[in-house]
Amino acid sequence: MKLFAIVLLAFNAAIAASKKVSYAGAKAMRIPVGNEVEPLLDIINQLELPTWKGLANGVPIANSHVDLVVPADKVAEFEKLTASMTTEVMHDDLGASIADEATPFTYQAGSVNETWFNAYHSYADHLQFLNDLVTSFPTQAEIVTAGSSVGSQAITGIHFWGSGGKGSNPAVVIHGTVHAREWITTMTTEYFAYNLLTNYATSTEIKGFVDKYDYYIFPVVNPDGFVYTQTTNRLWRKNRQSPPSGSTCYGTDINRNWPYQWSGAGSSTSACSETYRGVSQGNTPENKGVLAQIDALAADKGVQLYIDVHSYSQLLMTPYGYSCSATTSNNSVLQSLARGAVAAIQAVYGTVFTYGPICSTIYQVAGGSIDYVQDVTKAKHVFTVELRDTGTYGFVLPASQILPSGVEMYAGLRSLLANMV
Ligand code: 0X9
Ligand code: ZN
Repeated sequence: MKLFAIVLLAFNAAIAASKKVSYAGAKAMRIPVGNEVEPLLDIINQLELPTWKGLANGVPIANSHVDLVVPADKVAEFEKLTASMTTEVMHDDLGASIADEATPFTYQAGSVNETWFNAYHSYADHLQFLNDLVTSFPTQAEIVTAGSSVGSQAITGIHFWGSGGKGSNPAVVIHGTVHAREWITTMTTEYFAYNLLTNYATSTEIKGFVDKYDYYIFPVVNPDGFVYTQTTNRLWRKNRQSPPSGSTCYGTDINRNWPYQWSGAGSSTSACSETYRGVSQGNTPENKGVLAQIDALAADKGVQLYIDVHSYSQLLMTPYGYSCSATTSNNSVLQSLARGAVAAIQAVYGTVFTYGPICSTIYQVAGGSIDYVQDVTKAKHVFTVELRDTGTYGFVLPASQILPSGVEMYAGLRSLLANMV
């Protein structure tokens, strides 16, 4: 009997693992919100709609808008309930948009070139690409790891340096794909590494940047979640931590789990929430790994710049998230660097980014990365960015925007590198 139960459990787990969430006929919608947030909140709760943007502490933000997903079997009911509201369609058929997003591309190991940025890729190919980049610049780059994920995958990044030699300068640390579904962040952070390394020999400006700092770029901080977006649910956000006792919901939000100002408003105690803070502060292995790594760099040569890269909304933000009244001691420096960076981004293709402290720019966030890195790690300059777009495509951004995102964001990074002291 016992054995039978175990076999049955394993069988169910295998089925669950192989079943991909279908978004065929599902819609992504934007709903403008005025002063009254209750009517929309009721609809979200009644239909249990997954949300993308525009909620704070589980409630729609007044005088803003909510982006959400309407599963195919709830479209009719949703249309009835929102008949008197204004709604905009982001994706009329999310399944079709996700299919379009998967531009056919075969990566030939060893072929590092710009065509990489024409498509999204599997996790295995991302690891191969980083390895190939290191192989192309063997005297100035290496693969680094920062602990491992819940599922025991190494959190893998690329470390590169210039003429001073390995480890001789303050660090620039960049994190991508903390949130699994934010695929543009994987590609954009890889573009930074690609651009700085491949132009080192020919651009005196880039040589200057790379000679000045040691770069640690982690395109995928959440490998389990990222793999899960490709095998099972394209719109997964959190890590893949097992449900805490009493719940059946998986996953902790790594960006609510940092052990500083943890558990305040702007994070959730519910394991089923997309902003679940975790059982205890800093308990996610992903957080433990990247935290230990950045703190070690801070204790060594110092961290000159940290950027946590997210999507979407086109925002360049500074600490703090936990409080709207607390101000960093270097706030005026950060705001003036941010102002310069958004101007540089806009100068490339006209893409407009807004900047300012997290709490006053979007919403309160407790246990977020940059508050920790600002106050505990004490990195010199700390930002978090939300890449393209502002809601036309949201998380399911066409592959044709990967390269433009990389190019414009590099212009922003360049502005920071040129102006930081
Ligand atoms: O809510 C978040 O975690 C971020 N937005 S997202 O839609 N990408 O999830 C913004 C939070 C601010 N960032 C940090 N505190 N690092
Ligand atoms: Zn995010």
